[in-house]
Amino acid sequence: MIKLILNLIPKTLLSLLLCFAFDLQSQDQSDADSFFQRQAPSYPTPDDLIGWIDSRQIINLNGEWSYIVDPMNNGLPESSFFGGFPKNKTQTTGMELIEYNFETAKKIQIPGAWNAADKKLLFYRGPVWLYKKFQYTPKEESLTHLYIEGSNFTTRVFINGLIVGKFEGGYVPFNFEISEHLKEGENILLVQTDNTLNESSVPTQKTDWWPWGGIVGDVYIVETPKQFIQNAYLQLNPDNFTEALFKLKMNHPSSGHNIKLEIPELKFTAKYQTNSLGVIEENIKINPQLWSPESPKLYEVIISSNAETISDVIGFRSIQTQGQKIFLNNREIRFKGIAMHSEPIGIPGPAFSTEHFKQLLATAKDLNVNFIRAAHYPYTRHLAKVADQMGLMLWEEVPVYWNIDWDNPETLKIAKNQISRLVQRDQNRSSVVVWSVANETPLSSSRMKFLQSLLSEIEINDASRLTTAALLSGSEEQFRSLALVLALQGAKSKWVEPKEKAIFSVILDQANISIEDELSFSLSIDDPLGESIDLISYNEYFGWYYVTFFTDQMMISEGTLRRLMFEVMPTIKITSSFDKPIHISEFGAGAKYGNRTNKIWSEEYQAKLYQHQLEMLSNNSQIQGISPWVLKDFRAMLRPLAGIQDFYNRKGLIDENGNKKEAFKVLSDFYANEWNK
Ligand code: GCB
Repeated sequence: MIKLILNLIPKTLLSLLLCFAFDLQSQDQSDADSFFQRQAPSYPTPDDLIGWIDSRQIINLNGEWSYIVDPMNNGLPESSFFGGFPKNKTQTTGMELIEYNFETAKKIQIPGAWNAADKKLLFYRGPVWLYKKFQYTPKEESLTHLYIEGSNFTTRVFINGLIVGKFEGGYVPFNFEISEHLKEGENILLVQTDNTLNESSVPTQKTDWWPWGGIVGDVYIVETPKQFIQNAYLQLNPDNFTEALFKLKMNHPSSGHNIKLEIPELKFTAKYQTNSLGVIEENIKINPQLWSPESPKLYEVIISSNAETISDVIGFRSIQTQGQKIFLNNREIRFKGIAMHSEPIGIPGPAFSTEHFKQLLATAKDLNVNFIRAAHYPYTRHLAKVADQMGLMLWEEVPVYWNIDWDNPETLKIAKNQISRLVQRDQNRSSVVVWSVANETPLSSSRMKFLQSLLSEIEINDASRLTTAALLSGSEEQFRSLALVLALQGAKSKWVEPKEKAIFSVILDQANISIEDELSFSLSIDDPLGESIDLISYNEYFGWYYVTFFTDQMMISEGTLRRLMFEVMPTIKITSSFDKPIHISEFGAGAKYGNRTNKIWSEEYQAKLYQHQLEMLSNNSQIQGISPWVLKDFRAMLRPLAGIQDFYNRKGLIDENGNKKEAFKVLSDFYANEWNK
């Protein structure tokens, strides 16, 4: 039909009409533009991150927004016949043809993921548009910025029909200066969020957690003076507890800004001037009471320039390793931890608020933990603020997960952006003691280069905390020797049936091992990345996945192997070729709350696995921290087993509604007793 009409119109008139229809006269369009495809406009990238956000002049845009699902990406200016959704054409006379209308579209609460809010979108991966109207009065003397605390995973922002920019990566905060986009009175903010991931994104499309899409953190309009304090850093000197490093950066590299730093409770006041780079770097003399899990002391810190005052609440502590030990404030400490995902208890979707994290961390505290691994991506800033107050140490991480596109410079750019924004946001949180750059990444030289570059990014921003990555380790040869240990245990055992005993004997004969021999399994964590990180972290699944490696090869039933594995676990040796502390960043087993069958997926099996794991781990002196997997059952597309998983990973110690499984008590008793000595 369209073709017919087009043929009837003279060519010159047609091009005139098209220009008109697409409002192209004023735009610079190349020959590539056609009725069906227009050249993508360029989208600016975000500005440097604005720190100390909670003390800035803000207008809060959280609350009710409208949304439209756009699976074919028809709303983008570059792919739409009619100029795209940012034009926000509205009905005035009733004669306008519009096929979208944000005013009458469905509503959603922001922050919040649309695939949590709308059941039909649970498995959806694609673009969704989010729309918010707000009143604004521009101020001559100010700059206005849009701050989004987290948006997954590719975000395009438009204000009043104009392009603001694009951010790729998700999970971390970003801001754009929008002074020129705003007008007096009503303004329209339109955000396209696309939760599609691919082989070059970070993470890639395959993750064992839900790709929550949409704006998953606070949205603020932020007003600053034209010359404003971009960010400031204040951290204790780990070698001298009466000294702290103070760093400050203005948004412009200009000298002579007068800056006052105050810590009223310590009666500390000092005045500085920025250098020609707009920077201050000073060691200050203070004598604070140190922050620790037992006594999470925080101080109000106020920074003022001639044009503004910002403030935060900061704790002072040191975190270091020496040989195979970890020291907090020069006192030896073990990380008694639990790993978690950012999903609140009893509410579907991502966690984002102070309340969500208070509830999660209070439940974690019932386990007698002093440490949380916030896997596998940055959560909103409220997590570390709550942890600061509750006295919990934190491991924060970026989603460099499994295999990613190590050689792709765009992929590296995304990951660097994630780590540096995370560090710049949480650099003053005393709770944060570990930065993690990756989880279970297979060895290769390009992976090594990639991760080194993320570690350098941390070093530039904050050299005061421990660095790590959850490693994969153990060669095939090492794991073959585990099979022999199991075979020997089976051959010696009284309860193994004769048929399986015979198989074990054959396996041992072939390996020249006699039934009188003593064998134990040793695992050495020797990933070369260990050289560059402070904490040798390792995920292991003895008693859960590892058994399944051997059943087919050995032709032994899984039940027999699981029982034997439990028997040998206390003798397993875990070491590292690096003289550094080992942290077992994951172990665990799936259990459906209420399943009391004593079999796999039961609470009993999970509890037994915890008992054997904890016995094994406490027999290994290089292990100075653990964070079992995981606090709470979480949504996972990789977990379809009906009646048990139903798209939840069931390794939680509580289920999604907060019900405690039997293993919860096993771990809390261990931390209260064994690891309290
Ligand atoms: C792992 C991953 C974690 C998974 C977990 C599991 O090793 O690091 O993301 O969720 O195992 O449950 O299999």
